Amino acid sequence: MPVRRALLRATGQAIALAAVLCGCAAAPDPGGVPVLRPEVLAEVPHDTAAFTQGFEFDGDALYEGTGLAGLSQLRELDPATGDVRRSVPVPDGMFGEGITVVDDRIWQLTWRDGVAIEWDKATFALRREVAVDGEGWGLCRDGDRLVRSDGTDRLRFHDPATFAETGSVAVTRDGAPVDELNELECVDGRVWANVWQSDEIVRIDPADGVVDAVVDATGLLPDDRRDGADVLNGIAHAGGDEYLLTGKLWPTAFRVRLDPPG
Ligand code: DDQ
Ligand code: CA
Repeated sequence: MPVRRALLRATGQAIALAAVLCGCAAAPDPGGVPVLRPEVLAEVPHDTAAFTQGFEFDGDALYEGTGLAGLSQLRELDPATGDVRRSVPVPDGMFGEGITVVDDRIWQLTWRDGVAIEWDKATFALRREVAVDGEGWGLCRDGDRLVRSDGTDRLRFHDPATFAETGSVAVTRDGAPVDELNELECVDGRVWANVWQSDEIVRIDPADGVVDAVVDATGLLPDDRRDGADVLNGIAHAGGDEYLLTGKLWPTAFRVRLDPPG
C-alpha cells in the first residue's frame, strides 16, 4: 500500500479511536451522517418495573409512560431522585406507549388498542380517548403539532387539540428507510428517535425526514448492570445539550450531554 494511503488510513483510525475514547467528538459514519457518543454526566435511579415508552420533562416534573398490557401507567417522577410522585393506570388493560405534555393535558398513545388517551395534567383524570389509525409507539410535541411514530419508517403529524392526523413524512438515513422508530423527543425543530432494539438514536429533520445525526449509545448501560433490562428507550430533553436517557426496565437513567454536530 502506498505510504500516503497507509498514513491516511492510520490517521482516520486514530481519529475514530480518539472520538470513542473521549466520548465527545462527532465522527462521520461511512455515509457522512455525524455519529455522536453520549457523555455521561450523572445517573438517576429508574424503576426496574417501568417498561418505559414515553419520557419527557415539564417544568420541575419528569413524566413517564409505561407499557405492557395490564401494567401500563402514566407517572410523574421527581427528576432528582427518580421517585414516583403520582401514577395512574392506563384503563382497560391497554398497552401504554409514548406520551407528550400539551399545556394542561398529557397525551398517551396505546400500542395496538387504537386509541390515544388525553389526561388532565393537574389531576391525572382521564379526559377522553380518541381513535387513532395504526400503531402507537413514540410521541412528542413540535410547536403546533404532535409527532407520532408507529413502528414504520414514517413520522405522522397530529393536531394537539383533536389528535386528528394532519400529515406524515418518510424517514431516511443515507437514502435508506429507517423503520421501528420508537420513543421520540422534539427539540428545536428536530425529532430525536430511539430505533427499537438498537443502541442508536437518530436525529430527524421532520421537514424532509432526513436523519442528520446519530447517537451511538452502545455500552451506556454497562453489561454487568443489564440483568433484566430491555432495550434503550426514553429520551427527555433536560435543556441545552443535556438529555436524560433510559430504557425499558433499566435500573438507572443517565443524564448525558450530546454535542450538536457541525
Ligand atoms: N413497542 O414498544 C416497540 C411498540 C412494542 C414493544 C412490545 C414488547 C412486548 C414484549 C413483552 C415482553 C415482556 C418483558
Ligand atoms: Ca421523549
